[in-house]
Amino acid sequence: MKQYLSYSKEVQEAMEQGKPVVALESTIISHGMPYPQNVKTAREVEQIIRDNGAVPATIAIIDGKIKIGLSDEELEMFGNSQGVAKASRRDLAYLISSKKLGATTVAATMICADLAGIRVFVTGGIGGVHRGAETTMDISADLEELAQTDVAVICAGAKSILDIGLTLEYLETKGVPVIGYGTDVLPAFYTRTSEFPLNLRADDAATVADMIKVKWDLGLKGGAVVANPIPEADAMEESFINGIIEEALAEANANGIAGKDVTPFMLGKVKDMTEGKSLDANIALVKNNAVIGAQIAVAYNQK
Ligand code: PSU
Ligand code: MN
Repeated sequence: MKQYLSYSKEVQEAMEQGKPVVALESTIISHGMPYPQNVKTAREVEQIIRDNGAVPATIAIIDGKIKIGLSDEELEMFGNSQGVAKASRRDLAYLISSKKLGATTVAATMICADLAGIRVFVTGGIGGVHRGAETTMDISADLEELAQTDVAVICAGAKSILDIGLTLEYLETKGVPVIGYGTDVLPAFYTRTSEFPLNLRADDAATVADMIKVKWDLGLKGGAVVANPIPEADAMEESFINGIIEEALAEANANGIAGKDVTPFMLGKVKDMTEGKSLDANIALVKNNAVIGAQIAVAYNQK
């Protein structure tokens, strides 16, 4: 298995020295945000993680290897190239064996982080049960991964392009803890709240670190979702963003968008329809998650 992993110098040294490492995904760079904001954000997020005492490891598939930690040039390539596949669990083996470029989703990043022994992963939003899934069966592989792979995912909750209620039901069925970070309700990505109460709450990084340690000590396989609300100043007005999401969903349906294209299509549409405001919110919440994720990684590393 080791033959498929390749570490950047920074990450390699961090691991040798037992420093806390935070995984980052690359689909958010290649398919979740436009260029050049994607590359700029990726670099800033990495720096925030360093500033908070951990080492960032952005993960991607390059030249037949799982790369744990990307160079500046590689970040640029993933942000500004058309030929990068969106890589989820099903795609990993093909992309590695055929030596193609793959930007890892939450699911694939969890798999790769787990292979590298990284337990904490920061992103913006996870995939979930899509609205209308009762007929389309569009349920993100991210949820199955959370059910089976031992990585904690710090995100800003589930956005209302998804069916938030069904996403929570699915995670409950699979036994995935969803921890509200300083909140009793699930944040809805662009907004700090939703109508969905959570059963678990943590108000600091140490509490999260304790909980995931006990979970894995007990042999309870699978990840955890740490749902960290977008900062107040960056949150969007709920009725505004939800109205736009409704319109974008109608357009996705009218255009027959399906499969792996749904989430990137929706993110791009919503960005255009909000004249970039949703992108600003997305960038702010990822940075906010990076602060908390680094703190959790530091706390977990001391266990
Ligand atoms: N949500 C975002 N930005 C993203 C994604 C989700 O706000 O970039 C990406 C993540 O990589 C996530 C993936 O794992 O979309 C989910 O895709 P799908 O719904 O096709 O599983
Ligand atoms: Mn899907």
